[in-house]
Amino acid sequence: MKNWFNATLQLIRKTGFGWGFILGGFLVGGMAMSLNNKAYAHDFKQGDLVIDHPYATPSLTGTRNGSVYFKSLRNRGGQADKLIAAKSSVAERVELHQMQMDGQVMRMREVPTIDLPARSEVNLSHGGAGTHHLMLLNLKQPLKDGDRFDLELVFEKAGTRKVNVWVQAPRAGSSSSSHQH
Ligand SMILES: [Cu+2]
Repeated sequence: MKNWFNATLQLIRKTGFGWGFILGGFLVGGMAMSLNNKAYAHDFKQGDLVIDHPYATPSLTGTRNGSVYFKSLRNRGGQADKLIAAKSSVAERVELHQMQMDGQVMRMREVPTIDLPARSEVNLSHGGAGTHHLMLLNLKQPLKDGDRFDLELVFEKAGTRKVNVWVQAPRAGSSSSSHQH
């Protein structure tokens, strides 16, 4: 009887330790996973707006300009807003641009604002006709993969928000040849 009791106690201790070990493993695993996600995306909130993952592509040799993209700009509110200006200490000037097909050639033009309709998500990723980006004119130094820099975004209603832009090489498959100056 005493032996049986001891054996059970031992088993509970062992299993208890086992579960603790497994749960601990899940916890550590989960933490590593969320840290991992953080390493690949970042976002900023301003009022009803979510500025999702501002990024720039590394400078091409011989160019003084750069482009800033976003995974998206989301307006979660019931009121339309607009991006009306941007500035950064890395460049002399920042313009709002839109890509457009001009015959067979993709070109960009400056636009006065980027509309953020109520309850909408505007795609500003590196892409094709119709997409927007921010143009960094006269960079003070080339943008290198892994660099980070601050950018100030001015929204008509939500006001000014400083965000941090990550410089990263475009992923395979995205169109990088479409930038004409
Ligand atoms: Cu541009």
